Amino acid sequence: MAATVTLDAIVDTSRYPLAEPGAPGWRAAVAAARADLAADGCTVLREFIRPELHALLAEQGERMAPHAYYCTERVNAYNIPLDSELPEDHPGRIVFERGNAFVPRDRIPADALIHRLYTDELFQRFLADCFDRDRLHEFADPLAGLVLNVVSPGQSHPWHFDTNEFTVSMLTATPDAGGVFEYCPGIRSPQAENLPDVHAVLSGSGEHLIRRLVLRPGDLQLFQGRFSLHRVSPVAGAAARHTAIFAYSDRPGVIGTVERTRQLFGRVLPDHLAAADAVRGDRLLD
Ligand SMILES: O=C(O)CCC(=O)C(=O)O
Ligand SMILES: [Fe+2]
Repeated sequence: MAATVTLDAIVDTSRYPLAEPGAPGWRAAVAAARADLAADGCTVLREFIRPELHALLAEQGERMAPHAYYCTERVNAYNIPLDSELPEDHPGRIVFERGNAFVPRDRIPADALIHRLYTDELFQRFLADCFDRDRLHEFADPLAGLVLNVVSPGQSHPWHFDTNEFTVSMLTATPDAGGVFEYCPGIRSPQAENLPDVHAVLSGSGEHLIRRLVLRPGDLQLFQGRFSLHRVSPVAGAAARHTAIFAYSDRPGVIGTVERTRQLFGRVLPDHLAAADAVRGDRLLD
């Protein structure tokens, strides 16, 4: 059904004229996004998806959600090994439980609205312009390129920095309570980790550094998560929180490591093994 839906029918093109690169409306939308990103590393393109498709967006998410891979992981904000040698008071020593689960790309139907958007060249071109890049590349990774992030009641996606410099996401289902996206704009930079402030946030005394976003289904969020510490607060009530995460890179051919893929999705595919072989030249244990 959705495969026949045109981009114009999915996106509110009166506000976000994706089919008219460089036209005044396009330039205005890009300028607004760039200004927000420069100011605090985040912008929300409100009602990006037409309201009449919000029910379909939620319904498609509900159908995928049972395919999410659950495995509670003990993590720190830097996603580095918990036995890394760090000074006593380093924020990387603070450990959280990551209880969110991902539906991988190969469980997302090609005609789902989020898949339709992820692969759309005009969508990609618009995003690239917002991030001031020449172009963006879809991940070559058959699982991690597009995922649905499911945070179930009682779970959270704890404080962390992303590995990617930028992230594009869209809420598709709202929880009854909690599940708020919280972030600390530019708390670190390529030059400075700013460990004292990161420590304050992780240990609960950094309230003054935290901003909260009210997101509605169909809003598109562009975020520079490598420099802004962020989390999804614990979800309460009966309903899960769902977000589509669209992963792009400056480089073509990005594919996850075997270890990380197994952690996130509970399995690996031949593409992951082939990529590892290409790097290592063999498949020995060490
Ligand atoms: O689900 C969200 O809104 C945030 C997800 C996130 O931070 C991530 O996957 O790195
Ligand atoms: Fe993140």
